[in-house]
Amino acid sequence: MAHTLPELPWAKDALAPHITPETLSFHHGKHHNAYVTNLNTLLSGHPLAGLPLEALIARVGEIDPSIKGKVFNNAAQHYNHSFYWKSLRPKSASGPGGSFLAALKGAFGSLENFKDVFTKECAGHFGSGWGWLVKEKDGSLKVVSTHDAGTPLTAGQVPLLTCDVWEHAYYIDYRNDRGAYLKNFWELANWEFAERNFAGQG
Ligand code: MN3
Repeated sequence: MAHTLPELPWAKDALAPHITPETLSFHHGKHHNAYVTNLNTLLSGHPLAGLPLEALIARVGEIDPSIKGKVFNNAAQHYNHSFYWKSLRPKSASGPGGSFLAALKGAFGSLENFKDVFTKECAGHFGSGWGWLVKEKDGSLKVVSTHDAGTPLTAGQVPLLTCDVWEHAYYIDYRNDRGAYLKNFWELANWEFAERNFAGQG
């Protein structure tokens, strides 16, 4: 079964003005689409071609070294972007709640401090990559960043929320101002999605 580009979970103008339809046309329609197309081309006729995405990423070590790196990069970018779209939602007044909020407070002191730690991780990430809130195997919460196509899955971490800090995520709307993009990320963060992932119901 070929991998497919997921539909965006909201209308293309739903995140404006923070993330515009033009950005989404390129980011989803061109960048993400290219990762999916490249992945299908690379795996054409391959025995692992039928695996679901997460299983493929877990077994990428079995793939011939001549294409392994490219398969990982395109598969992980497909995974990361699919996760990113779900990490965003049209502006909502509601924040995190329940046991998820309690866990955030336990790990970071307060919700505001969590947002500050996450923002700083994203702002300080050198070059292309991703900022993540993850749950470790012991259940603790942590903020991490990954380079290029890197994904927390390979570290055995459960991703809860992500922010794409590749320039293509913000350059049309913010030019070089990653800080302004990150500030507005909090207007769009999908706490319900993060909470479902925290509860293991992603
Ligand atoms: Mn991207």
